[in-house]
Amino acid sequence: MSIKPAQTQKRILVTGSLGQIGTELVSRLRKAYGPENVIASDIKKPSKNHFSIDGPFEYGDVTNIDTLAQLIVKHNIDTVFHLATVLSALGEKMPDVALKVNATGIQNVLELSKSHKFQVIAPSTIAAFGPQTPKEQTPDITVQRPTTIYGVTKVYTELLGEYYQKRFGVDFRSLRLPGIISSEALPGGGTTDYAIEIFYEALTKGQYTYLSEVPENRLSQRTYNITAMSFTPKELADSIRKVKMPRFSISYNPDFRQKIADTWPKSIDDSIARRDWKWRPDYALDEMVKDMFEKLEPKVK
Ligand code: AKB
Repeated sequence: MSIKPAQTQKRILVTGSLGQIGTELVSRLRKAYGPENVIASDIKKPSKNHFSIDGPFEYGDVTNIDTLAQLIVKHNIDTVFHLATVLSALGEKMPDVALKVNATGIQNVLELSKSHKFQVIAPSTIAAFGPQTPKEQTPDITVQRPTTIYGVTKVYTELLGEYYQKRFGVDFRSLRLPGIISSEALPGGGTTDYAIEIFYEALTKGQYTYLSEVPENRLSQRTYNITAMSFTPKELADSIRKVKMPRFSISYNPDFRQKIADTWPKSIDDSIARRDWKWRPDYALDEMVKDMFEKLEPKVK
């Protein structure tokens, strides 16, 4: 099922829009809903290259509920893509900041959604799982005892969102994303960049089932596992050799991020997303590698 987003008129706010997902998602949303209907926000200034489609940009600090409320009211927002997050590796370097941005951020967004009635889409992550979680084919509902502050705040995001949905009727939705590889923005403090996920797929293929557009009665839950592919660094290197560079060589130099990654699942069961809203990844490893080369080659040459 592919839902055409342009069928619905929306007023969207994207927090953390200068990050890895935001940079590409904003352009995609502007294409679908009209540039003037997608308000990008962040605490930094955008560069000329940040979004491929121009539109409104506002200062937006998610830890400050008043700033957020002003944006919601001023722009008559009905949907918030809440992307502002400190990722796993950076979070371990500054847990206090991660706690503030990640926990206070979602708390503020949800609190405002109660009174201003807007839909909240907030990504979660495989980092919301931990060492006691089953490693293979990890289901949606399972043990969640993460060991990073990022993971802890993402469990909080999931549970708080689900609480607000049940208690106050807030239309909260979340996807547990694996690692992300993007061609537009450099990764921003994550542990793994070894996966292509739904936003990237959407942005590069221009076709994607918008979780935010799925009718509520199709959702049997609010937080969904999704996955496109799982691979090791060696398998990625093998694919690079196969697709593009036969002589490509790789050396391994694991740092503290390896220890974080070791606590996360190796493969994810996304059968409920496939069943409920027909989630289907279009890319496998070789296609992703090919696509990355096509996108990045003109930039690095
Ligand atoms: C990270 O590595 O922190 C993120 C994630 C897996 O959520 N990419």
